[in-house]
Amino acid sequence: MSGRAPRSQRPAVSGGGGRRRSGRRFAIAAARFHESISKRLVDGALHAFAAARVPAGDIDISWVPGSFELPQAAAHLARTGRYAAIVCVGVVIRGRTPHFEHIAREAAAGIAEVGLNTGVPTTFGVVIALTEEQAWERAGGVVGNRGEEAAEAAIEMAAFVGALRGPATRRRHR
Ligand code: DLZ
Repeated sequence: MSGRAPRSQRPAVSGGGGRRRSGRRFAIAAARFHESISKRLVDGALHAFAAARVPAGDIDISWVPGSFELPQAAAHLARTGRYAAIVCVGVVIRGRTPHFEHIAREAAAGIAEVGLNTGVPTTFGVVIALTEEQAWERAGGVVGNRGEEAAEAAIEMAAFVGALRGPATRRRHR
């Protein structure tokens, strides 16, 4: 897909002995609205974690009613201090009123705000589509899987933050 860094340029999850392990926990917050499509996004995210050798036991999945609740879920998860990054997935499809625009906007802004305010990276795997068909295309269809992409971004951001918090950085700030 265009606009994404080639895989070779993305930092690998660190680990020893040739076996890549994250050594970190990740959370997935998933919105149940349009659940069958959301489940595909969760599957995509789990696939990305598996590809990065993050053990399944290091990933917690929390379901919330809709995308509007994703920022709240992400905030609660971030505050536990347990997670290296939080992947938010959901599906917002245009209805007959502008309601969906508000949900989509609040979800996007809220998820970003949680990342900025808590320092725990939050990533955006919310499909915003005009039709159900468009949503399926972005949940493992011809356009890709936004959940998978969001998990890859979470792994990369966790590595980024982890590198900044490494021993050299801590020494400098003593
Ligand atoms: C109410 C609503 C509507 C109309 N559409 C969606 C949607 O397309 N995607 C989604 O994730 N959630 C939707 N919701 C539910 C809201 O996100 C929220 O759960 C409710 O307004 C309760 O706060």
